[in-house]
Amino acid sequence: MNLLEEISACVEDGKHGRVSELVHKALDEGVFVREIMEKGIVPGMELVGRRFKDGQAYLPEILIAARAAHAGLAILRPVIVKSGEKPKAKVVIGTVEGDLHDIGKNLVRLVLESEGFEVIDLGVDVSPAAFQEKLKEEKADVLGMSALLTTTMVNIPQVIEGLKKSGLREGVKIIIGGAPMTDGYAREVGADAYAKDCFQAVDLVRSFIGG
Ligand code: B1M
Repeated sequence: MNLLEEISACVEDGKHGRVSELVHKALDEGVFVREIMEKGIVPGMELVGRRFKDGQAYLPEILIAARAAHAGLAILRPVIVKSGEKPKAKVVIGTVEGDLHDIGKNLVRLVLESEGFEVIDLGVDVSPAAFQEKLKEEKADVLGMSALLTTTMVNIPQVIEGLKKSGLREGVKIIIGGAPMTDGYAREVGADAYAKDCFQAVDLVRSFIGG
């Protein structure tokens, strides 16, 4: 097993201390942040998510794995921030109103940051008014909304309608993501795109700004 596979396995098993050690080691060996995310931390989270779906893992295992993923991300964040490049674009991101799921959203944030985008993370349970206010204040290029529940994804069109009414929709690209959503839903509610995972989200943001 190589170092990145070991990171993935330790995230999956929720070994947060070991994840920290291995992420430090990978950085010391010159492995790029994106590679650590793409081949280490994210697959580990996805594997445990898949096991949960198949009934082979329980919720505590997901939460323990998420803690291990966050331990790795906490080491990567200062490295990303230190790179000091001028941000390529500004992205406001959050989980929609009524929804407390943030593990996937946090991965999207981290991958975006690791690719040099400035991310303003509004957290979870974000109201349409809060999204609107922040977009206006920050003059962001992209809005990213995450929803994991079929009962909360319906709050997305509400945000988009609000932006239209206040004349802000034209100036911003909108990406939506989270398990219950699809390309078709993105079209239906007037978003610009649906991203199936954090890497597609980054590719979309890059394509929006012409990079
Ligand atoms: Co909840 N939950 N949960 N939960 N939970 C799901 C989503 C569920 C599918 C489980 C199930 O029943 N099978 C189900 C939803 C059913 C539905 O609506 N169809 C569910 C439910 C019902 C609930 C509660 C209602 C349970 C209850 O209380 N009765 C409750 C709701 C609370 C609320 O939000 N108001 C609830 C609570 C919770 C916890 C708090 C315990 C915890 C969340 C902890 C946290 O996030 N801090 C939790 C968890 C962990 C899950 C599961 C098990 C795992 C989600 C996860 O983190 N996956 C989930 C089952 C599942 O998905 N298998 C489940 C790992 C993560 C990396 O994947 O978030 O999909 P994901 O993110 C992916 C992509 O979707 C994408 O990129 C990521 C990977 O690269 N992506 C984006 C996500 N956001 C994006 C945004 C983008 C682009 C891509 O651009 C902006």
